[in-house]
Amino acid sequence: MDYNWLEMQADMRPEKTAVAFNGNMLSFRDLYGQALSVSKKLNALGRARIGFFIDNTVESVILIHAAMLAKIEIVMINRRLTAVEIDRQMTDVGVDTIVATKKLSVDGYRVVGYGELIGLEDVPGNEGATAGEETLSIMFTSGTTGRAKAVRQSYENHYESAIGCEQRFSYGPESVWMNVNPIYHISGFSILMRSVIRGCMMILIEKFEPLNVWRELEEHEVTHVSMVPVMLGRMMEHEGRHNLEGILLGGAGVTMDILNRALDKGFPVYNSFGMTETCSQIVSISPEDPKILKGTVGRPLDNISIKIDEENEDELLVKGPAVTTGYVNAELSLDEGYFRTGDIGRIDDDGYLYILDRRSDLIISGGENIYPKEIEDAASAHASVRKSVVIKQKDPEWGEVPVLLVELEEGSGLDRTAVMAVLEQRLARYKLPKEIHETKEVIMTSTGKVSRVKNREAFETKKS
Ligand code: S0N
Ligand code: MG
Ligand code: MG
Ligand code: MG
Repeated sequence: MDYNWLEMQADMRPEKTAVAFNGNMLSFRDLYGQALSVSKKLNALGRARIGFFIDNTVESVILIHAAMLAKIEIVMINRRLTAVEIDRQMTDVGVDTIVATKKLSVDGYRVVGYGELIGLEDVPGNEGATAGEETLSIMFTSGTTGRAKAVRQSYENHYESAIGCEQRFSYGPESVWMNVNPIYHISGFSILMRSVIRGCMMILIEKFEPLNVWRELEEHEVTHVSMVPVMLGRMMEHEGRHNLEGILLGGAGVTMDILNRALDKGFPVYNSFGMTETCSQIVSISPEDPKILKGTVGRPLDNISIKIDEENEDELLVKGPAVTTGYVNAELSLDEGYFRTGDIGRIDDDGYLYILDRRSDLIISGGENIYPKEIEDAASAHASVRKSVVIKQKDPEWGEVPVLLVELEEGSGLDRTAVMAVLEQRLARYKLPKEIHETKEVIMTSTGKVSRVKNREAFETKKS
């Protein structure tokens, strides 16, 4: 198996547009040419693993392909993170060099801008073939402990994910796939992979703005697009013409209201469920399938097996060649080759999966994952905070949002602005609690842990 997909496409369809971005087109041949030249600049950095602080721009696409050609592992950095969070993640995976397409400053790191990178001397690199199990990308996913886990995604993981998706979602070289998801998430990155593995054109969108998305959908006769539910909801606030054959919906649970309205409007929504650890969706359901309105996220892709561990609170287990080869900084929980997702599910007699609850405490706000522990740890840095607990609250805009309850030290009053200031220094803005309330006492379990269930119940009783 040849994992040099870009070179293959540059041979097979050199003139074809690989990426359209802000009205500019880059062919597969030109993308390959530029990536090859940038790969020699990346070699000059002298690192086998580099942090990428990149946005949805054509430079970022070139950088990703350049890193693959140079066989340098890419560590994706969520652009919304604070310097404190970035430092913690990079330390965890032993990265000291970051390539950035936007301004970034993190103390103690070599941060190289795109312009500076291009000016470096050429250094020849590692020319040999790539093995499927080699790590292509590393992406962080938040963990229950508050410490993000670094997920390895191998060349084979990405390839198999693209194939599994193709069989269900039927795209091919003639498809035009729009990418509105951040490419530092697997939702966006996987589109880049699919486009080069199958040779389809990718329409890259820098920032999600519904009107612009509508315009580009029409102009490029886009056939496929991925979205999180918030995006789909925002798209429906406007009208437009499109040629869409499929909208791959994932990243967060969708409400029946949004799904119903979208299907009523004739949007070809495929609901799905996937994770960073599975290199994007593992199950999906087509808009024609009547079960789509029954709350299921669909049936497993052809190369994926799923099962429910009834002895373990109905935990969802997944197996297949797209499942991560492991974390860099944690043990992967496997059971006879099946990956333990930590999510709770049910599979019906026809093999359709229903997600009943996400990993214990996970809050998903607009497709971004937030773990309560991260916020609680950050809040504890404020002198007046004795204990705190974060609970999730339904939200009409973001789906779910965090709410912070604090137990104060003797004699102090709640200064929301001061607590928020402490959080802002430490946390990405999407993680900031939407409300902060005082509680007399944070309720603990008999084993001395914060009981999120009991605190949530107490909070809701008090509110109603
Ligand atoms: C929805 C998005 C686009 C909203 O961002 P927007 O409107 O661009 O925000 P800004 O203008 O930057 O900021 C405005 C204010 O809003 C705050 N904010 C932004 N995002 C959030 C958020 N998510 N939650 C809460 N607040 C948010 C900003 O902080 C700012 O506020 P202030 O002024 O106070 O700073 C954006 O959130 C977005 O892009 N979301 C999607 C991210 C995503 O793609 N997630 C998916 C991750 N999961 C996976 O990749 C696995 C599943 C998967 O593979 C998949 C998922 C979806 C589709 C397909 C697949 C697949 O299987 O391939
Ligand atoms: Mg290598
Ligand atoms: Mg906006
Ligand atoms: Mg304190």
